[in-house]
Amino acid sequence: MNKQLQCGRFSFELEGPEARRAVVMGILNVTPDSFSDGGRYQGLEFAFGHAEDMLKQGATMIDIGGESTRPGAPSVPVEEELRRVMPALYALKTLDVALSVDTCKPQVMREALIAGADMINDINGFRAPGALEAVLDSDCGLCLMHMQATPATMQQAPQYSDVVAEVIAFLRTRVDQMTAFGIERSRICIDPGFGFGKTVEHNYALLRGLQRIRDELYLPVLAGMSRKSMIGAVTGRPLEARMAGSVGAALAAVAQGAKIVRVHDVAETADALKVWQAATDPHAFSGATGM
Ligand code: 9MG
Repeated sequence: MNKQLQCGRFSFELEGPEARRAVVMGILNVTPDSFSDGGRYQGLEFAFGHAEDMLKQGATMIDIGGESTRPGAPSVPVEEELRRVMPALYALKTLDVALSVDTCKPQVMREALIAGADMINDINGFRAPGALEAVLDSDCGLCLMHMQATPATMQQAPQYSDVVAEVIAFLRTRVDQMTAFGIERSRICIDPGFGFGKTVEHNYALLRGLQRIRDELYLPVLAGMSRKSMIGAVTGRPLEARMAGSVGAALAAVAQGAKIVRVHDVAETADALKVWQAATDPHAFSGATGM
């Protein structure tokens, strides 16, 4: 594995004592119909305030998304996605936090990189024509995610004979294509794409297989399960009551070797990770801070 994951202005340690510290990536939806915030953060001031809160709560990365990726969500025209994402990206540049832009569109990638995005998070695995060209001449991080089918169709009938092996094979092929194109491996992190063309059983098989995915591809892993239906399926809870289950999933992912967890509930996840790290790593806890 490379020593660091390169993400624009930031780099994250993958070796040595710092490597055990997971990166909490806070989700900032700037869609009117956002996945679980009900569109509350569509205004720039709300977006900025929410980002500031997440930073204080322990986020070291913020993922800005202007197009809903939930199953069946319609695609947004590029101009509209730019109108949603770019003002937030420019505003958040003043904060000391790595900024990721969640997009599949090469034009949005280009504009985001001009504005100084530190990572591009592409649920489509940089497969759109022009996506690799858009990110090539940059040092931004790249989140390469697996998805079966498209957000419009992915949950209709997901099928695999061995989901972990098939996800690894897809990611390996894309990593090879990206590096053959000239992209540095040190910029890439991989993501099995929980909920993207997977049943609940597939999702939990992938969660149990995260360490294998990391070890076979030798790249840092990002895991995004926050509030997803795989949490609801196990807890029986609706979207707005999935925080504790999501924190449990984030801990399980980090225990399986994930480096980055993409979450809505930053404070709760960051606290849980601190306690888990103190409990598992004798060097993690350097002294009491309160009480
Ligand atoms: C945008 N988005 C929604 N869910 C995601 C996940 O699981 N991983 C990544 N990388 N992005 C996601």
